[in-house]
Amino acid sequence: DSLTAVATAQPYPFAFPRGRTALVIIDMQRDFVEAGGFGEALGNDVRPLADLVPNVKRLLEGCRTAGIAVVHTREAHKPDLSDCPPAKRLRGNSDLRIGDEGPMGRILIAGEPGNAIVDELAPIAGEIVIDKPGKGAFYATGLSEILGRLGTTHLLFAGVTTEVCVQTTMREANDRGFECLLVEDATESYFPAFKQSTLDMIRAQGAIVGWTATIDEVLAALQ
Ligand code: TIU
Repeated sequence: DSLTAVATAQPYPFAFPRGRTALVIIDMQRDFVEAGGFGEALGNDVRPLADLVPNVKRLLEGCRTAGIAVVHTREAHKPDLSDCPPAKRLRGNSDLRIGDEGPMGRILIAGEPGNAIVDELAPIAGEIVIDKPGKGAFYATGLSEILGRLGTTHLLFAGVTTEVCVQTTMREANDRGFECLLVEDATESYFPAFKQSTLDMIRAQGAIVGWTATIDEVLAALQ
């Protein structure tokens, strides 16, 4: 019917009922995208992620126009770190760890300047914002219940980083019965090879985790 959109996608076309589909934008926060944040503290060059912002903006605006529900996530811990396992805090070989004071405030802490979603992609009224302590957005959050209340069955994924928080969330969603599509040019990694591998492994074996498509393919389906 006219309410179901069909996008050209890999490994085969992705049909999604508009009213039951949500765009999930993972962790487009200053911590990962700007210098002085968590991503750079881990030793990464953040420029490829900064370059992604206009692409995600185009997808976001297209989905808003089409009336698709929007969920934004942030990787965020409570100021007392009660939701940050020591194993997570101690990982990596950076001087600057989760909870430490950095140039944009305390690293990966809710409410700090660095934890904000970048201005270009700021949530608007009616959009859902999820603070998540893990890499996956379903772990220790209310996301399952929120999507259940909305009647959501299909998810479009964007954001960073492809093989860490995006892929983890997509696998969590797949196991929960959602039909999932990763938007190829609306996600980025600090490691180009990892991004490519993620796209390949998600859509392999007849979409074992889900589909992939470009922004143009998704937006064309919503025309
Ligand atoms: N380091 C890295 O690639 N990613 C993260 O730590 N979090 C997210 O992917 N959001």
